[in-house]
Parts: sequence; structure tokens; C-alpha cells
Amino acid sequence: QEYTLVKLKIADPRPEVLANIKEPCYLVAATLRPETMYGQTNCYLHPDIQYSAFYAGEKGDQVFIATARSARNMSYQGLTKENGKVDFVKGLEKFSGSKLLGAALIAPLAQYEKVYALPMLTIKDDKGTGVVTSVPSDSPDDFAALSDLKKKKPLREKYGITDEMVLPFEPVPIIEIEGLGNLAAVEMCTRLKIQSQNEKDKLEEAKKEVYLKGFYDGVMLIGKYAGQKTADVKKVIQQDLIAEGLAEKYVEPEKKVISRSG
Ligand code: ZZB
Repeated sequence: QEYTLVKLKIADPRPEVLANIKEPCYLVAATLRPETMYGQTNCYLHPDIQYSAFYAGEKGDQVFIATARSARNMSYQGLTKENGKVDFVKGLEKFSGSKLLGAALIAPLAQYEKVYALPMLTIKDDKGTGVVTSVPSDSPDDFAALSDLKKKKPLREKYGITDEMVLPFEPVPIIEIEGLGNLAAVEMCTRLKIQSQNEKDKLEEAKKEVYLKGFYDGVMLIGKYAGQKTADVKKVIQQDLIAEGLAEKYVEPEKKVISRSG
């Protein structure tokens, strides 16, 4: 599985855990949909997953934040200075996602100048980087999690999220999909009456439908490639982002399937 690793820069003032780092710091999100980056409204971390901060780049002059498992994979893909070696920031080999919630971020191609790190409780720690960038217009999971935060003040309060970090952020129309309109994920969540991020089966169904229709035949409404099909711009947008130092390629090794029948 080849992902695009999108670099969301942590803006000042930095959260306390990262305050002493001199290098620029990035939350690195794994996505299969680089063409949707125009629609980012926030970034998700799991409050209880353990993340690592480690030096990245040929010169090791940047700091990436992701799960240790994905950092190890990155070290074999030329994303760290030394092949196969992960150089952790001192004291930050492991810390919980909750420490970064509420951080202000600069997200490549996003229409919002600043977005925030918010909690998502369905993030898996064994997939991608454990950092998920949020595109509620085209990802039902992202829309459901953002709606939960908007509807539930106690949920925001639990994680120290202020109203300003959530309420102003609306899904941005970025892709037109025949039959689903220009906010496909919102449309599918409405059709299936999805009430929360925990409605796993309905969300899976909504995601399938959005992927099926939007992955290839969606038409870009925004940016340099407006008017073109998503399938035709996916790769070029990835390349543009990489050329500008705003993204990398990241390959997830195949999971070993352990089968009892052998
Ligand atoms: C931005 C985006 C925009 C995404 C979209 C999807 C969609 P898949 O297909 O099941 O492999 N993701 C990445 N890592 C994780 C994780 N650790 N836990 C939970 N979700 C994760 O899913 C790949 C997508 O799942 C990735 O692509 C990422 O969200 C999320 F418009 O990035 B995506 C219809 C989906 N649309």
C-alpha cells in the first residue's frame, strides 16, 4: 500500500512537549487521497496512542511525529538520515497523543490558514502513521468525528479543545461526484443517518460508496487542477507536494496474515 505522507507543520506557540525542539516539527499523516488535501479542516490523533518524535530528512534537520512502528518503516525508506535507524528526540520516544491535542497546524493546500489537532477515537495504531488528516467533505469518518466534537461540548472539554478549534471549521467543497454532489461524505452520512464516529458498519458502507464514486470519477472543483478527474490528478498533486517539501511517499509493508489452518 503506497501512501502519501503529508506534513502538517506545528505552528507557534508549540505544545509543551515540543517546546524545546529547535528544528521544525511536523505531524505526518498517511493518506491515499492527496488530491483531497484542499479540503483539510483539522488533523486527528488518538489521545491514548503512543507517538514518537524523531529526526527526519537527509540531514536529520526536521522532526516528524508518528507512531514508532511507522518511524521504523520510514527509516528503511530513506526518510531518516541513516538507513534502518530511528533517532528519537531525547525523552520523546513515547508520549500519548493527548499531549498534542489542540496544537495549531499549517496544513499544505488547506483553505484554512491554521487547523488544529483534535481527538479521534477510532484511529488504529497499526495502520499508516497513527496521524490522520481530516477531510470531512470526502471522508465519512472525518465528518462523523468532527460532528461529534461540534455537537458535544463535554467531549471538547475532556480533551482541552476550545470552541475556536472546532466550530469555525466547515467541510469545504473540493470534488464533485455524480449522484453525491460536492460534499460526498456529508451526503452519505446524512443518507445513512450516521450519528457518531462509533457507527462502524455504517461508516464503512459510506466510505465504500464515496471511494467507489470519488476515487476515479470525481471532478476537482478547486486548485490548479480544477475541472480534471481525481484519478488523473492524484499522482501529480502528490508529486507537486513532494517537490515543495510538503510531503513524502510512504509504503506500508504487507501485514503478515497468521492463519490457524496454516
Ligand atoms: C485523507 C482522506 C480523504 C482519506 C478522504 C480518506 C478519504 P483505507 O482505505 O481504509 O486504507 N487513515 C489513515 N491512517 C489511519 C489510521 N491509523 N486509523 C484510521 N484511519 C486512518 O483508509 C485510508 C484512509 O484512512 C486514509 O486516507 C486516512 O484518511 C485514513 F476523502 O486521508 B484518508 C472515502 C475516504 N476518503
